[in-house]
Amino acid sequence: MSAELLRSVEQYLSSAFLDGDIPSRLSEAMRYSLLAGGKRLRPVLCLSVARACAKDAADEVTRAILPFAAGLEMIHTNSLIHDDLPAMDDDDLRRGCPTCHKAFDEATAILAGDALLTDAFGHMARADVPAERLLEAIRLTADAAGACGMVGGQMLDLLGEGKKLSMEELRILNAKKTGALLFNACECGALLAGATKTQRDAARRYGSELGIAFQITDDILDVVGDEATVGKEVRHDEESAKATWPSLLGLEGAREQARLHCLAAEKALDGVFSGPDADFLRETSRKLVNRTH
Ligand code: GRG
Repeated sequence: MSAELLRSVEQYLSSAFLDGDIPSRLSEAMRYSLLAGGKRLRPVLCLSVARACAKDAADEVTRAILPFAAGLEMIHTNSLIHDDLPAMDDDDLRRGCPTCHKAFDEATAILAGDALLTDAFGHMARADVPAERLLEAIRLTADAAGACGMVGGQMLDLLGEGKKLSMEELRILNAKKTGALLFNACECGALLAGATKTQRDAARRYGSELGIAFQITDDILDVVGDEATVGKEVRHDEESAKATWPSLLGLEGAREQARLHCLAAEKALDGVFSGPDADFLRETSRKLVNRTH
């Protein structure tokens, strides 16, 4: 199921930023980071939730919502490019390749991120769904990415360096920095597909639990993963004295928390969603606990 969605997302992204009057160095940097790989989790979640909610044929739902889902991946890629900059986490490796500022230069990487973020909203606006739903989804996405969401989370992350945060503080930081966009992908999938209130609530619960579990496993990978498999530098959190789940709870404690949140994500779907797309959502949360990249 996800293989088919993944193909659709890859196809859409690979044809983006080829046409138009973009200075070639800028489109090269944007496409370099966008097409460097990545799990495409946010667009695939958005499409899977939409297909699980919709009454229309799955292929038709994919076609209609794909530009929106692809826009989410562009926003996410911007966050990775900017997160890797020397002024932020200062990383040399991302998605198994030199980071954008290493492959190009800092100014180009900043602009590539800016362009991906801005153009993402243009792509999202091209989704073929009723205007009222689309407008709400775009507003929710701006909130999830902006000051109250991902950008705010990144600020908390930088402010938290060298400090011992409480579990509640770490939960809030993660919900913003990582959780907001994952949650939003699920909620917007439901919204765009015209979900019932019950379906939308279930998608929100699923996205919220998955978002926490995802950051916990990201923190765990930084401790136990190897650079070649993870595709980015590891042991970085300790070096930067970051507040993380393993530093707060130990590795086993963090693993247990990830397991609990993944179980809660699966449970949120029970009695609401069935069929192949719901199975894929369940499988995603099950696989998350043991992910290696
Ligand atoms: C995009 C509006 C906007 C602002 C950027 C720099 C910044 C503000 C935010 C940083 C957010 C960030 C990098 C959070 C970490 C989230 C995370 C765990 C990323 C890794 O996601 P994966 O594993 O990556 O899905 P792939 O490469 O598979 O897509």
